[in-house]
Amino acid sequence: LEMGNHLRQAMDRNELEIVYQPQVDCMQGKIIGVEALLRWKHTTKGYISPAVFIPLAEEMGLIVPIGEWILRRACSQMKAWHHMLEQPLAISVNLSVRQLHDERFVDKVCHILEETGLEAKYLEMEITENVAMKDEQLDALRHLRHMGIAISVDDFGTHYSSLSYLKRFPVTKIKLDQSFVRGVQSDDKDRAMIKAIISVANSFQLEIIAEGVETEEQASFLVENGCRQIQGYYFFRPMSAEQVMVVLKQSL
Ligand code: G
Ligand code: G
Ligand code: NA
Repeated sequence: LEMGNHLRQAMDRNELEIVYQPQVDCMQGKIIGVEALLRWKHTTKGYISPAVFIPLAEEMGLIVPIGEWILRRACSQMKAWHHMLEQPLAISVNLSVRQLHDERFVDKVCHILEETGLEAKYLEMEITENVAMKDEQLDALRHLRHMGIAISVDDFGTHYSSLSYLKRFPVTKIKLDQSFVRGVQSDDKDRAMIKAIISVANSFQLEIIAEGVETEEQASFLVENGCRQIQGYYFFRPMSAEQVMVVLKQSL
């Protein structure tokens, strides 16, 4: 409860930060996008993982203002990067299903795009497979998709309803979960799972990106099997906006 109160003040105290992890297309050999990841630098407890405070933020109803804050910041940052790039990149932002419960969410997103000047096609929203999504939230998601925003399924394959999800949801991209990638060298079943998920993406004509790629062997296996988009420590760790600038300038 105490941490919850601190979280409430964290935004005002500027304790929330965003780090950005570049995503690479191995065939083109270049950065195609970045994922925005939230960080909380607590004044006394130090760094707190979003895995800990996002569920708390959801419980306390703080995910709506926090989600709006990160969306505005990330879009504005990407627009700034676009000014110095020949080929614009996409920014992907994690969405909590709770944010879709907010009936004004779609309007807020429209407003943020207008305000920052970022074109909708350069915004991607990552959403975790969720069986509990109702028609209202699905409608909001469809609305966002119609605006031109890309929708990706995060942690794909780790929850139950993967395939029916793809039928019901306006999805454009699958994010292959890092738990499967981890087993590339050691586990036949993980390799089989990866091939199966890539095949699903192809069948549904969806893009696919692998998460948590840490080694050359993992990257090679993925590329050989048709997953060319890679996110992970092997190429880039999540980094500050300043560091992203340096990396982007080097790759121009
Ligand atoms: O980067 P990291 O390992 O710390 O992320 C841990 C988890 O927190 C991931 O599942 C990630 O999707 C989630 N996460 C990171 N940033 C955000 C955010 O801005 N909003 C939401 N809802 N989840 C986030
Ligand atoms: O659930 P989600 O996919 O959003 O989580 C992404 C999380 O994975 C973030 O916490 C990010 O910091 C972390 N991450 C990104 N790349 C790697 C990697 O190569 N290895 C590991 N172990 N974690 C990674
Ligand atoms: Na994510």
